[in-house]
Amino acid sequence: MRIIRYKKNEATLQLAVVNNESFVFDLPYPDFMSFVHDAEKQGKTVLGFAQEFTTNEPVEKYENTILTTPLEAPEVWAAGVTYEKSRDARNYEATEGKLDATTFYDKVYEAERPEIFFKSTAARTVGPGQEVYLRSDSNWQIPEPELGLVMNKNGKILGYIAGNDMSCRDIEGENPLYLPQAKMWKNSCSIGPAILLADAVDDPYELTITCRILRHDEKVFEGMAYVNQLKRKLDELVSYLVLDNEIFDGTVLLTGTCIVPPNEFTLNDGDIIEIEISEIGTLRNPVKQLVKKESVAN
Ligand code: DO4
Ligand code: MG
Repeated sequence: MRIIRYKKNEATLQLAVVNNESFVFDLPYPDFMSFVHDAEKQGKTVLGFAQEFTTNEPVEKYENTILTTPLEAPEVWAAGVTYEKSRDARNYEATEGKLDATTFYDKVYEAERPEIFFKSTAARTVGPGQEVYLRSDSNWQIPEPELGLVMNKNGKILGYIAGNDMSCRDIEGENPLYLPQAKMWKNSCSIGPAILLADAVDDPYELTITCRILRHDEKVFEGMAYVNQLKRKLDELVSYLVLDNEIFDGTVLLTGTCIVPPNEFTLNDGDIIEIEISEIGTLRNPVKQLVKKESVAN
C-alpha cells in the first residue's frame, strides 16, 4: 500500500492511496502528515486507515497519474559509507585510485558511529519527472540511488521512499571537508515516486534497488543492489540522527548507496536517471547541466 501525490488538474495536487493492484483512491487530506495525524487521532494504524479508503471507487490507475513528491520533506538527511561498494568508491576518489590505501572511509565503515550528514531542504528537493541539476564546477557527477526512510518528529519510520543523493565525486575526493559542496546545491536531491507504508512491509531488508541511466534513449548504465547488503540496521541510523537532535514530521533519511557507476562515468546534460525500488516504484528524473557564470559574485 503506497501513498502518492498527483496532479489532479493544473491547480491541484491530490494525496491518494494506491492499492496492490495499482488503483488510485483519493484521500481527503492536504498532505501525508495530516493523514498520519488523523489516523493516530482515531487510534488506527496508518495502513489500516489507508485501507479504509480503498473500498471507495478508484479514480485512476497509478500509471496514468502525473506524480509529484509524495511529501514536502522539511529536511533530508543522509547516511554515508553504509555499503562496501560506497566505501570502495570513496577510497578510489580520495586516493586517485590507490585501492590498497587505508582511509577514513574504511574507519567510518567499521566504526560504531555512522556517517550522517545534512543533504537537503524542501526547496532543494525535487520529485518524479523534475530535473536534477549538475553543478557547474564539477566534472565527475553521479546519482546515488538510496532507500529513504520517511519519519515523524520522534524518528518513527512511517514509510519507505526512493531517493537520489546526487554527488560530485571530484569535489569530495579533493577534500572530505568539501562534503557539503559535493552534496548540496539546487535540485541535488530527488525523492519519490511513492511512500510505501512501513506497516505494509514485512522485511525492508528484502527490498531491492535498481538504477538505470539513459542517454539518447540508450541505456548507458544499470546496477542493482539488495538492502540486506547494508552494513548497519535502519533503526541504528535513525537513532544516531535523532540523538540530541530535533527532527520534524516528514523528515527523510537516505540510507546510503550501494550502486556506483564505473569510475570513468559522469552524468551528462539530458541523461535520464531511473531509480527503482521493489514495491515502491520508479523515480525518474532528467538531468540538467548548470552553466558556469563569469564570476561567482554574479
Ligand atoms: O562520505 C560520503 C558520503 C557517501 C554517501 O553519500 C553514500 O555512501 O551514500
Ligand atoms: Mg549517498
